[in-house]
Amino acid sequence: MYDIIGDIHGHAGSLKRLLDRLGYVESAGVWRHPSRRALFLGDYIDRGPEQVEVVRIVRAMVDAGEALAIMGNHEFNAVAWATPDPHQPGAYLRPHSAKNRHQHRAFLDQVEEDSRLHREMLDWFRTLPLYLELPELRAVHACWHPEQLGRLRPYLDRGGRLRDNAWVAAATKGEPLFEAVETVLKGLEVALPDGAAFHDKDGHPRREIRTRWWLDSPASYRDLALVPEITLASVPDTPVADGLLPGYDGEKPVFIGHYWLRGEPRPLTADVACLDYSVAARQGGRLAAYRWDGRHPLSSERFTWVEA
Ligand SMILES: [Mn+2]
Repeated sequence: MYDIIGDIHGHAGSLKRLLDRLGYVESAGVWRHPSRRALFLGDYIDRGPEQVEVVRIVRAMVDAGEALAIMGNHEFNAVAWATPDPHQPGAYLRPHSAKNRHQHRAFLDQVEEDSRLHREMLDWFRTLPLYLELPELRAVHACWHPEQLGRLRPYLDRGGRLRDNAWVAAATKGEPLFEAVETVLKGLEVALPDGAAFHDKDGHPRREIRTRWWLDSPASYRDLALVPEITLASVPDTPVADGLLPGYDGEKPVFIGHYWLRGEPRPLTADVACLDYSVAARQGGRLAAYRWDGRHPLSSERFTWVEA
């Protein structure tokens, strides 16, 4: 049985307290549980103060067979940041813009950009599967989208890892593979109808919104929008055409991270649980886990967490 753990973002102290609370004990540098395994949902790095230590803990558990770990958008971006763009001499697959550097700076500082440790970490990030389909459950960082997963599959090896020769297309805007990776690791965004815009929390007009992709039949754009509470009223209440969202088939539960949820952890639906409770937020963040017991529908009682 798995303990499924959400986005850690360099908060090793919270991770250790959570593992302890879940009954894992550290010995010889590896956290182990007598009868359970951990499943990490990605986003080990960026933002927090102890990113190297978080990667060390997760990797040691994976190497020892005590855990599974999938890729988050931050690990994907870290690899793309450091990979030269073969079509543009001197450039990288993830542009070295001021904004991108700012987002990644804490990691680059802590790992020392271009160091041996940096290269070793990137090599490990490349081995992380983009999703997991286990007999009893599914795991993906942001969105279980059957059509986009189907598009990804030819570019993955048997372990679900992106093949070495697929990284360029996966990180190049305009390539179908790029869109598939974006959807799976960053979630499904849709354009508002008729060129409508809403205003985000910084007051910038935006024409695309993050979606609650797991909903089967949202009535309006406002119902499917995954935007901060205070901006929700500016999303149009226009009806939604059928089939805009993939929905979720419910064949087995799916666990996701990524969405910076707040408040008391609980399942999103009977079949979908998000474990990202904003551990890296300025205040009120939590690191959350779901203690899977093989039971479906999912239950609020199986969540546990530590305050950041
Ligand atoms: Mn994420």
